Amino acid sequence: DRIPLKRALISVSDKTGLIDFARALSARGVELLSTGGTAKTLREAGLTVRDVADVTGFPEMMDGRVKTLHPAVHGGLLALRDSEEHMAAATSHGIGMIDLLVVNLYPFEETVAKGASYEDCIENIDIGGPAMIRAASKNHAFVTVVVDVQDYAAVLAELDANDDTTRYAFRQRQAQIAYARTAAYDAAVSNWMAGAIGEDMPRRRAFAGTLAQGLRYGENPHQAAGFYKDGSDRPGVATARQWQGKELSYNNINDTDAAFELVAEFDPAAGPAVAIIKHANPCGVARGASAIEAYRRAYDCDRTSAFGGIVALNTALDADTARAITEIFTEVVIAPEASDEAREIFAAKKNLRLLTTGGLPDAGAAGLAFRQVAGGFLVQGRDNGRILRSDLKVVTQRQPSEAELNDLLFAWTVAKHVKSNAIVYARDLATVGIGAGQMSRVDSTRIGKRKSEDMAEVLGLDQALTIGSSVASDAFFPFADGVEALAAAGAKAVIQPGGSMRDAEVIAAADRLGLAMVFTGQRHFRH
Ligand code: 93A
Repeated sequence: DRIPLKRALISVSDKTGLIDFARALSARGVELLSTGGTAKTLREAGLTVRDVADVTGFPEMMDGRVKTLHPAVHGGLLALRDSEEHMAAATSHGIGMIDLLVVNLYPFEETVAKGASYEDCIENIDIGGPAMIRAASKNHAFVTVVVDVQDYAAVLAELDANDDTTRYAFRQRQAQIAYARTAAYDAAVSNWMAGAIGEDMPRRRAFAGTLAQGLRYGENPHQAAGFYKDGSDRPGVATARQWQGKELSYNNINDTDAAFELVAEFDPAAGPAVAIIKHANPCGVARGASAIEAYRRAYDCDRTSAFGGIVALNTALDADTARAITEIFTEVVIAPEASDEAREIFAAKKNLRLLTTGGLPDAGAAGLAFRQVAGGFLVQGRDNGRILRSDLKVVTQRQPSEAELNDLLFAWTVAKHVKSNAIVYARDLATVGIGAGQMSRVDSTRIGKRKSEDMAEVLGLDQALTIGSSVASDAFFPFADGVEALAAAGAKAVIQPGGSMRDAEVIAAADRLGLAMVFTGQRHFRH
């Protein structure tokens, strides 16, 4: 299964590492064939290269759209070396074998990411490259394929370890990687086109990402895992700069994303907001006149759960806030920026990871969300639903006060990021009790209340902060019992979608208990 490399075809857009790699191949006696730009780069470096145009007998034509699409190339990649018939055909048509294919594709994803015109994007759809990659990969019994500059070293190591040959297992692995690349490439093209057509809903789409980081393990240590990026430039955990601390884990990435997507709901122009996340649910979210005030108020929602949490800010991390965060153990802090002083303060905490993103993601942007089920996966548009004051409908006799309305909208926005059934109690733009992920809405109501009572004890208050609070429910109340439980917790105003068969009973209970209630007409299930 060992194949010596006599001839290589190199055609690369990204010329990183090209010269060194080609020189190393040349030194091992490998003949080099190349397309225009690649051949030019190699010749300028003093290497001997044969033009593909010389092999095909055709010049590169039509703006380079046709360079390698020729039997002299594809025959050399696809011929079965152990087939007399294939080899006879190759001989009679003067087709030479190609043992190594080195291709990286036109930078389609990068061209789209930098906002190029439709025509530019189209021109950057590589045709000849994927055709050669797929041909060489199919014929991995004989041909070695390389699609990533990161693999050059591995090829040389393989040659070194095997007397200038490649083993079958190596070629098979390279082919497997190559098909992942062409699949991701075509998925990127299809998704870009869907976007250009203006299609929100994922109908007949293909999905693929590129492995950005192999993870030590998944949700648990016995699960293998990796972090794939889809090329989107949305500010967040995938694009952030990590300043310090060890590599993020699977759970860290998941929680950091939840944290940052939540604070991104709050416009920094209206002041700082901080979210503290545990197990993808917020255990405290608050606004404040300063970042440190927002942090302390978020922390005071549930100090116990905040230990070992993930903290996200919608504004720059300053020194005071950094100092406050280091008072307890925190896993990750993510913010659009961090001041030099804040970074110095964190530097003393080796295990604390600091990420900066350079900006906030647009909470209202369209996008896709995935969930796996046995035998497939579900795809939906990301929950970018947002409501305005003007969307609210007061359904009770009592009108919410101005302050209550602000708290209701704040709690509603937080509830969108809490696993269902979600109940969020808020006061003065800070959560004071969160009930998450329960099978019964009444239970979430009770849990939020109990957590607030526990915190009242910790903080030395004479009563729970749910008394006088405003509350959000991510979905409607099916019965009046949920509203009765909220009243028992001392809540004064409620925001919920409405739309239950028993809305009349629910509203009557709210009126009887003196609550103000508003309907949003929109639901925020999150499972
Ligand atoms: O326009 S193409 O799809 N037509 C081709 O026949 C073809 N063959 C190779 N683009 C083609 N390539 C691509 O050219 C390679 O995938 C590589 O990305 C690029 C290298 O061109 P150059 O050597 O001129 O820089």
